[in-house]
Amino acid sequence: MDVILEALDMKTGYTAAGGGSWIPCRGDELESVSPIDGRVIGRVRKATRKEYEQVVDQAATAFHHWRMVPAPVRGDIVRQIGDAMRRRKSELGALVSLENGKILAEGEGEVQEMIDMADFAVGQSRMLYGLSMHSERPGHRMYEQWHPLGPVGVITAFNFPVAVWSWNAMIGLICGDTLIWKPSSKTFLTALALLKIAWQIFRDNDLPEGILSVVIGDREDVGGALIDDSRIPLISATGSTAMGQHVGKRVAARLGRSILELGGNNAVIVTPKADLDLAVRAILFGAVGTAGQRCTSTRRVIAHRDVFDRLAQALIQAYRQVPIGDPLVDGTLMGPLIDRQAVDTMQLAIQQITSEGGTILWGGRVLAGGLYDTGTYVSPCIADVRPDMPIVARETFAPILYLMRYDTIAAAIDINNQVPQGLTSAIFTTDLREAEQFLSHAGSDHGIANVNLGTSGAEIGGAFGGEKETGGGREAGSDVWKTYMRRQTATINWSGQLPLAQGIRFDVKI
Ligand code: UN1
Repeated sequence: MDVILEALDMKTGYTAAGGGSWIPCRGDELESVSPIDGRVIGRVRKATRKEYEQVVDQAATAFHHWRMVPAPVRGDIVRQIGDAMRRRKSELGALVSLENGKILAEGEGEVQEMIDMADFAVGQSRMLYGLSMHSERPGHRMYEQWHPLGPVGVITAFNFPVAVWSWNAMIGLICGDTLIWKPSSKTFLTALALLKIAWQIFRDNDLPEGILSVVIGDREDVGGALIDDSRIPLISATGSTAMGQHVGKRVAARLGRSILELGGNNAVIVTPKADLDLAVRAILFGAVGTAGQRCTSTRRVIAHRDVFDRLAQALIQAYRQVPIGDPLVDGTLMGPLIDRQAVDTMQLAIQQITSEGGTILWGGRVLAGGLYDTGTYVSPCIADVRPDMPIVARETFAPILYLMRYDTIAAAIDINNQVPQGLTSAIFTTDLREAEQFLSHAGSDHGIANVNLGTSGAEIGGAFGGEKETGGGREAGSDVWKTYMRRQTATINWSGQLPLAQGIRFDVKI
């Protein structure tokens, strides 16, 4: 632990807020506790409203400078940030594991996701294209241009303390926005380490403070202030559906813009034409990877009645072999859940599965003895359920996998779609018709739909997000940058006449 913190220069000296240097904060103390062994790995005093105001003032002032820096030059700054992160990949990946409990390969994978985002954003910085239109009026030119939007508020969850911020930060930066980050109070140390590295790049380039800021504090003092703040035109928030409903309403009340990336209840359909070996491996990574704590985690398997037993047996066999333990140790595939509360939530869900008539096929126990005595380690659970059970419609942020049977492909798609969430979905089949039906207008209603690959581990190049209770937002690749900018339609009259659109005549003798 000390080695990781020393390598990142994160043993002391930071506070809960800043935009280039640390602002002393006066709130209550907050500890970052490693779920691996319960040790405290960092401590800050939370920001109060006063420090929040300082951060936002700085971000608003910095915006006036940053928006005038040409986009490709902003891209070059992002390139430098990406390179700095690349150099610190292993230390940052280890810090993610230490603070969040995901295995090292996934901690480093998340840092890679940020590096990929930086690379993507550098290219995008030269491609902030607007359309040009043919005016209906003679001697007129019409086009649209994209302007920087303003300071953007970014609220992230504990489970992806690096990647989700980077989706917003790297794109927001090339768009000319400044960003104010409220990270999860469970993984704030990672956030502070990232900003420390990025701030050095701004200093090296003689750029003002406030382009990338962080503020950690209470839900209302800081979170509430952020979502109500009319100086912040866009809030991007990741977390539970309940959180998103709260944030979405408050931002909408001031007619702000929001990107919401909320709960998922992701399903894999396995048809009789599936390559079962592929399906098992994808479901294992999707359901057990990150200890089931991804918004993209596989929560439901909808298997054809003819393959159900074979698939269930193969999954149980695979689950038996998952090494559970210290995520920093080579070979571990599943670390702890984030805290005991998450374990309690999982246990309650398991009780509910049985009381609603489901059967636990494997796991679901709280582990004990040695490292396990933190109470944060569990065995991943497989349950045989019916799709109409209320628990199946809910997202439990833990490694519980629901197995269900279907008879026709149309019924399987209905089961996939009948949950209130709509993030990621997949089908395993080698049958073209089944695959295309799943991808058709009448197919999966989720934001992401995959064929012969799992629900989690999306690439950054696509637009990431989902429908229904998942919130409708999109982040990362594709043309998502447009949400971070202000579109302006400009018409220029070079004719010397004043023809009106729609042929309207409105003449007086002057
Ligand atoms: C999340 O869980 O909030 O697709 C994000 C994935 C990752 C991101 C997950 N690239 O699983």
